[in-house]
Amino acid sequence: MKLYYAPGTCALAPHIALEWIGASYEAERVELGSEDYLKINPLGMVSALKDGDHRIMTQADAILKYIEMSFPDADLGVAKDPLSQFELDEALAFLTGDFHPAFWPFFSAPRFTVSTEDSAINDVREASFARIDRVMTHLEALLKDGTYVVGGKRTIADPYAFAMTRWTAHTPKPWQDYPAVKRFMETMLDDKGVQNAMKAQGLS
Ligand SMILES: N[C@@H](CCC(=O)N[C@@H](CS)C(=O)NCC(=O)O)C(=O)O
Repeated sequence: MKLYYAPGTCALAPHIALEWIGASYEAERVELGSEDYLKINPLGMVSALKDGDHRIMTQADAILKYIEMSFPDADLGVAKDPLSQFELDEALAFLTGDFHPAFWPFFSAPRFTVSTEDSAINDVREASFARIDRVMTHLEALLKDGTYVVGGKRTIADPYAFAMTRWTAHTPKPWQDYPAVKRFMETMLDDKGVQNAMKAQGLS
């Protein structure tokens, strides 16, 4: 398998999952939106995964599920009953549909205003903080009683939450300000697979 990534993006999540399954893989750094990368993923975004001859796979949550289901022995999922699957899918949908988009106005503020004035762009960025706090507060609640995002065990939801929670370091209320999230992040930072993926992406 080959993962296409840009450092510190949500592609850190499948990168960690690939470390956790213990199979051999490649990770190739790409330039988001570049001509070369658009030929691989027409959306120009990461994450993207190539597995053998299969077409390029995109969307972090789908890629994470693919990795989880392809390597059942790594046990990165939950029990196969409907309620347990719902819990995992609900968490992945929250991370994809609520958590990740909360950061778009922060990282890509010019896309959210027709103005080119610095003040307008700063306003967009500042407006994102309330939304980011809202999703972080929800994550805090998910982590309140344990170390993992779902089901009291390590799953693919953990690296996904970890990769994006790191981004709060650039906001006025970083992850250290949320006690349960802080505990989670510190546990993840102690993990060898997390450390390997971060090192490979040049992150500290
Ligand atoms: N729904 C996509 C979102 C991917 C996404 O927004 N990735 C960001 C990095 S975290 C990106 O590639 N941004 C480049 C851009 O917005 O042009 C997924 O889950 O893979």
